[in-house]
Amino acid sequence: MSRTPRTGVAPVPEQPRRADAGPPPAAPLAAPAPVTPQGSPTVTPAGAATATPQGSPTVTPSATALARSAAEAAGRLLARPTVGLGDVVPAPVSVRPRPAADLVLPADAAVRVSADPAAREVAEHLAELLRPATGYPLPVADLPTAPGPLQLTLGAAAAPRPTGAAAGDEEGYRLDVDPDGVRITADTATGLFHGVQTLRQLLPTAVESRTPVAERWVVPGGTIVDRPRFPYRGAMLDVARHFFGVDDVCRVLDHLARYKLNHLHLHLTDDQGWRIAVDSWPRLTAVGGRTEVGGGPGGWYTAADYRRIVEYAARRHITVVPEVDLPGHTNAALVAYPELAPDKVAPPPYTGTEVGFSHVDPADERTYAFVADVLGELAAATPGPWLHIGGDEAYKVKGVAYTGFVERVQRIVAGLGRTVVGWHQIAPAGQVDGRVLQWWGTDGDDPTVAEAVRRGARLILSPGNHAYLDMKYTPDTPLGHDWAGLIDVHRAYHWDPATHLAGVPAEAVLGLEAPLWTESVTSMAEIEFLLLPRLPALAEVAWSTPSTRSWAGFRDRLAGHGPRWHAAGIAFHPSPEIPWPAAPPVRHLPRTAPTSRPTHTATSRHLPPAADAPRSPALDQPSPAHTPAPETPQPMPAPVPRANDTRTS
Ligand code: NGO
Repeated sequence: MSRTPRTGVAPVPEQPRRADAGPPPAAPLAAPAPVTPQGSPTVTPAGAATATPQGSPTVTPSATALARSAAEAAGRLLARPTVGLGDVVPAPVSVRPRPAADLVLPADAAVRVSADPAAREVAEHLAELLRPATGYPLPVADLPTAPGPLQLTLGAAAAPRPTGAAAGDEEGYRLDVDPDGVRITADTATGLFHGVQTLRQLLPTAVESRTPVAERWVVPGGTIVDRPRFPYRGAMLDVARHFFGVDDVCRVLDHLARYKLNHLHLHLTDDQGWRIAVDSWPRLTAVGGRTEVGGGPGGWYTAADYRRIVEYAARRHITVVPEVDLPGHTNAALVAYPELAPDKVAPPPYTGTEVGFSHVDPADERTYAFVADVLGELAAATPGPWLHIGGDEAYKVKGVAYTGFVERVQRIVAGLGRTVVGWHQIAPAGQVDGRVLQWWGTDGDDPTVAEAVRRGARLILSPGNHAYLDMKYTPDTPLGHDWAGLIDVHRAYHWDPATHLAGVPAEAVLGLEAPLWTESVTSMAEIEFLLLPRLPALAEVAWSTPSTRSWAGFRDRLAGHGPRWHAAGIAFHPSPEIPWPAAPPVRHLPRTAPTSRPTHTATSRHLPPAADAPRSPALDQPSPAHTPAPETPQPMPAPVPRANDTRTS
């Protein structure tokens, strides 16, 4: 069986434009030469003054200067947005376009921000997102009294609440665009951050380029007021079945941030490998970290690695939820420390994909010392409130042995001042304050879980047949599972966490999480292929109110993201359910340094990097080593011919 996701290539014409969009970009912007007035010195892209063969001086401006000149030339033309104000994923609460109030971002724009360290970080993030493609300097400065073209304001008064606003206010924002500028206002830096993600989607597709592009940076005029429906919006990455390094995790965090997801759950331990260093039990990684599914080398995060992930996440307003799966899924730990095994004998390392055969000894006090040490170290390294204790598929630990074990571990977590999360199999165990069950069933009727909710448990929903990102899209998807069914984009989109489980009131639902298990996933390209385009579908289910979302609207809004992912070098599944436009031609301004083929530092072992894409380990982290882009972008994956989609909800 071929394991190569469909990333076929085909030449594509220019992107179809929105009916309300302005004229096509002016052809003279396609190359640097036209920015040089006739009769002035020759302009070359090399970056320094040289002499021509004729002896005349040659001025070689930087890419930034070229971008600025190009933008100024463009600004003289009638500029209209290529994106509508409502073309945002996830769908905002309220969108009021003002077509006469479009903004053209000036080349000398500064980002003005409230004098607050967290808000300032968001402003720096915005500037870092926009600098590569615009080539504009975009300095960040404190807010003056005079308005500027990019303004981030913190403060309750600045963000009037829509009627009935309740949950999610602290993540909400308001975005106003008029010819003088874009103003994002929010109660918190997190709200500002989400507003920045919206602004990013309102700029032309070329904003995703990692090198300067000749483009008119037009933002559609009007006002968006927005806030999330659910407070917990997450994804999970299984780094135990196959290990993924820090750069890969950061890249996944970038995808989450783009769609306003705010939790990344890391499945850190399983039969096939232990991925987090624990000082007090060093063999967990030294021995248990060296294996993975299929016999590959495995790997693990040092304390410094984990800190990098947590900090990278925090800068994107994402909370890391670490999971140590107990009492089952523990073969790697037992190989490292046979004393934890029921028979005190080390099992052989496991690199297959079966489940349910391993467990730590629930009758041995040493097991609880182990759990306390591991969770204690993890809690100390994790700023977020959650500790996930697994609890799934411990088939050989039955009845009170199982519930007794879970209850002791729940108490350990509570003693560490953290909130326990566990797969819904922990439901029969006694309640501890605030405990959260992660439901991954498939039939929507689970009396044991409903009963646990009556006793005070809260829920994160990860229905296997809607939210599991490791399920295949279609029968011929070249990787993934199908035990919970096939999950195409419509299926990922078409459900409601608030009403999904019988006997569970909406107030008990914290939100949803989309798990990506990696038994069959071995590279970043494969992760992205399974993540996109389903992750934005699930993000919209989690963020948007039911009245603002519809399948037809979502398909149309999502379609424009294909060219964005393509421009950013992100692999995705070109699902025939979505009316993808062709990739727009991106006119890169000349480089100042020679292009080298990017080094793929991800743990890709079976697939080449996605399509033609430039690979940057973390998409939004500017680093000269991480910003390669092809001079001539390759075509987008060919959209698969699509059937008429008449599904309306
Ligand atoms: C199940 C199982 C995992 C598998 C996954 C594959 C849960 C919570 N336990 O989900 O061990 O990897 O399915 O889809």
